[in-house]
Amino acid sequence: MLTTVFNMSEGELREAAELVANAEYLIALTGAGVSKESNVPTFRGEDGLWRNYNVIELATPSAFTNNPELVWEWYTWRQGLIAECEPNPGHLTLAKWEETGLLKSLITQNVDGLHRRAGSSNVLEVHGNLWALKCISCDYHGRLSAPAEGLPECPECGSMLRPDVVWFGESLDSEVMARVYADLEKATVCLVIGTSGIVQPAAMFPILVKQRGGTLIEFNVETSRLSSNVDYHIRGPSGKTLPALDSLI
Ligand code: BV8
Ligand code: ZN
Repeated sequence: MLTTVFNMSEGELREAAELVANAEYLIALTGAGVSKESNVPTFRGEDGLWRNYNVIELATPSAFTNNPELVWEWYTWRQGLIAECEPNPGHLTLAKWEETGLLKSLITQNVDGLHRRAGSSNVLEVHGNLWALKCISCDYHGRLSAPAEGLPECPECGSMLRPDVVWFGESLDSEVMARVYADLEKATVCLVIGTSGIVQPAAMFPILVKQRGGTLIEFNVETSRLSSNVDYHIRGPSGKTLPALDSLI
């Protein structure tokens, strides 16, 4: 069973489990793949489309400026979908490893909030959160508890609100990035879970750990742009491979 899920030798697998269990400073970088088994669509897989739009064309400031209704429709649709999703055993394993003091930091590209719902608290959401809102004019920030309706208006100044996420072409929050770089400095092992390694600057994070002599362990169902840099590539759905590795620790 293990070999079919892992597609690597038992010995390598035990080595990877040892590295995780004895890591001095273990961190993880996750992407859309970690939420796939929770039925959250990924960005570039076969489900990376919405009404035949290429979703990365929607996640941009110009798409919002040109057609805020369409972009809000896409986010409202995602909020509705994600409200029905549950964390999967992959999220829960990462939360357990934080709980036991093994996982020091979880850097996620995902905006679905499932890591926190699984119980993780040391989470750095580098691309923001689907439920967070901000005003396009003033510095109002808010949070939705249910999917948005129509075009949300700022309660402070009446302007339009937008999702408080990082769109393509926008820079990542400097405070969050300062915490990310501090973790990358300390990391001795970095788990790279469910990411295609395409989006920058997140795709650089594991490379920075590697350059400093850290070890990279990838969990993916196929090779990614980062696979050529990793020390271990554990092939399979992370909802299965993470708990299975946990059972070896
Ligand atoms: C910035 C929020 C500049 C919105 C998202 C070169 C260098 C630097 C930048 C660039 C560059 N070239 C282009 C850029 C700009 C751009 C970029 O990287 N473009 C890409 C397309 C090339 N980057 C940016 O614009 C970033 N900002 O660089 O700022 C700047 C600097 C200074 C001042 C001003 C500006 C901002 C990027 C953030 C974009 N926002 N999301 C929202 O979500 O609504 S990114 C979006 O893609 C999601 O967050 C998603 O998580 C993320 C990354 O994708 P992945 O997570 O990897 O998901 P993907 O679908 O691609 O892959 C899924 C993987 O899972 C696959 O490998 C699959 O095999 C695997 N998988 C599937 N099932 C499973 C699985 N694995 C395990 N188990 C499974 N069951
Ligand atoms: Zn406002």
